[in-house]
Amino acid sequence: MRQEALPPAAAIDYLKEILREILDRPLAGSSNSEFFPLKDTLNIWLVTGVNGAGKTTTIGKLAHMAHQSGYRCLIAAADTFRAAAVEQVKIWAERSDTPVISNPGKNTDPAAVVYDGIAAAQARQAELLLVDTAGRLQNKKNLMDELSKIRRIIDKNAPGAQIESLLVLDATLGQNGLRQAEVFSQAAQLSGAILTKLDGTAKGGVALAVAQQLNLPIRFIGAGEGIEDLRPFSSYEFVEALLNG
Ligand SMILES: Nc1nc2c(ncn2[C@@H]2O[C@H](COP(=O)(O)OP(=O)(O)OP(=O)(O)O)[C@@H](O)[C@H]2O)c(=O)[nH]1
Ligand SMILES: [Mg+2]
Repeated sequence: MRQEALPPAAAIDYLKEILREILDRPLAGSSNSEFFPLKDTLNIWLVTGVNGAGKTTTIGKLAHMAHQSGYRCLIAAADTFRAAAVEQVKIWAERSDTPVISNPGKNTDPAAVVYDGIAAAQARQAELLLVDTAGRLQNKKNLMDELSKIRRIIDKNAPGAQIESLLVLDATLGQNGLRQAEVFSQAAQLSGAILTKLDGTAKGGVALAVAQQLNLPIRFIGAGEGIEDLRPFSSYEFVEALLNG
């Protein structure tokens, strides 16, 4: 632009192309660029993130989407930290008739719930097991270790499953999200991110940093508190909204 090598409109188009390329690069060589669970296979989606990012809400929306698309879906309520967490995820699950695996005890080991969830999913031939986890700050080592343990349980007990480890990122937190993503990436072996709260003023620029620096694809965006307010991520739509909005 400075060299006036291109007229302004063409320069904007070129910039959009560069941004789309950054967002799509983590998908290079992957067959699953349209993100959906594989049919007739157990898919396990581990959903993680800091407190209040929108994990449980997103799980409710994903269960709804899966139900509507004809998948046999199950939720493991592995947020055993907050008393009301299991109730919250059950209310969401009821809306899409999705069974919830939980442990009625107090402060139980979340990895044990995940273990039970995998066993139930295998017994019922479920195709998608959504794992809700407790919110945790990335600087709390014991909680991040607990997350690593959950991940190990999944790897060990569901060796044939298609595993996705998804970080839920609150778009309003800006570049703080990048540091979170780095730490979660190590603990949970992240394979993608979900950006929430894009219905507010946040534009979600952190998506670019997450894609570029951590090589993680953005898989869904949340744009509201309702059950339908989740959409598959499109780099085209995202960049248009980023630069035109
Ligand atoms: N506006 C808006 N609000 C959202 C979105 N996703 C989640 N929320 C709201 O964010 C708040 C926290 O959502 P939860 O789903 O409970 O978040 P969480 O990550 O499960 O929280 P913890 O389990 O406490 O760590 C709730 O008030 C949700 O309604 C979104 O896409 N847009
Ligand atoms: Mg939650």
